[in-house]
Amino acid sequence: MTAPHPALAATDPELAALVGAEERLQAETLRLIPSENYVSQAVLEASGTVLQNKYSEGYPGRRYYEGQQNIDRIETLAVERAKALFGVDHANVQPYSGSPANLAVYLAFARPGDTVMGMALPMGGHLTHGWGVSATGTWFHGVQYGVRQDTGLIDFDQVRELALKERPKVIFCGGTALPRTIDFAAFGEIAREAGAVLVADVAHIAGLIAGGAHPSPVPHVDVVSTTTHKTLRGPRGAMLMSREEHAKALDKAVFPGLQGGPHNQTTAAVAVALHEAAQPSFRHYAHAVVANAKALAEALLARGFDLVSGGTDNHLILMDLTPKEVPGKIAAKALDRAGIVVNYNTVPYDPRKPFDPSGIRIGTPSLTSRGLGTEHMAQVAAWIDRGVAAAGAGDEDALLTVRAEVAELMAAFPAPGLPV
Ligand code: DSN
Repeated sequence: MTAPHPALAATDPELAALVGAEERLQAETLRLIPSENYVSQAVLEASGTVLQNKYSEGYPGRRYYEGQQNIDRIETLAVERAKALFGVDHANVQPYSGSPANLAVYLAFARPGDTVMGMALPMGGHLTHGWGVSATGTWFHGVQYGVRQDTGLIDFDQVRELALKERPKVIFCGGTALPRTIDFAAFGEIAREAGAVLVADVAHIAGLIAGGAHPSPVPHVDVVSTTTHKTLRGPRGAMLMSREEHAKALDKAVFPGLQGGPHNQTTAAVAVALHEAAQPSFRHYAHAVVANAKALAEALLARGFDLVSGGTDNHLILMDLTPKEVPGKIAAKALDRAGIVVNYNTVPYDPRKPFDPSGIRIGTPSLTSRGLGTEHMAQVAAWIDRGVAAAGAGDEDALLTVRAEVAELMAAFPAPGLPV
């Protein structure tokens, strides 16, 4: 293969070789981590521009550095595109990633020691939703809700009871391992009753919302927080969106409250991704992600797998491997050797520890970006089944056989930036 990054290869061959190895890995494997994707060539190009070279503390028209003639227009484009795509009054496109975006929300609406509420991490929430080891659970009093053990669905009785008893300043809904549609209206009612600011963290499902494949939180919540690199298929970054009344508080919290200069190359790539997400082809993509996940869930159920909540409404499937008698971590590592990249994950009420849990989490955003369709999902389920069985049996040859089959299929489905 010729070096695709000639300057990098000439200056730093060691680093260039590692990038090349990652490109081959991404090309040859079946990437099922639900928070990952493949960005377009246009997003890749925007991320690698001279916009890297510019400092722009402040906001368009109100900067602390001169020379912003182009940067102001780029950030304004990103902001206007976010507002149009999600139907919001205000968008801040500067957060470096999801965790700083969420931290900015706390900074805007709470003070250290205040009570905040979110879904517990082992139930499918996120570290920054008030979980103990996160700054959000140590600087604030984090109150946590979960899902019902019998259904795997959010326990709205518990959410309401806790919200009214604890009166949190901020309530987060959304998470990282929720396979079902989030009822933003139900959260909205509870937050209003409790007098809390409601934040929808839609990092996982932002692309589905943009593409009309998941209901929007916008009519029901005060703030929408999202990363830009998951189903939205942009660069690694984040955005905060809100009604006009919260615009000032959020902007002030992001800068100067929490961050310095925005990453302008990322802002540009976010603008490109938002433009792409506004096209009819992206609506098709979002619906195809969900159709693939549903087909994959059906195929896994047919093979006797236990899925939390019994299936999926979105891009994500949470598998409890307890009945297969293979721990999640052992399965995930074996599947990795088989060319199927997943992550081990706790399942609700997991009797095992987070670093060695019972489940694996998979999703369809990446394989859908490469063009795989519902007709391929029986094959994907069969490979997962063979991989998990081989993990249990310690059969390394079986894993290598799956790896070769996976690589053969993936070769027919190229992705931007990857060697063919
Ligand atoms: N790390 C993200 C995920 O994988 O869901 C959440 O921050």
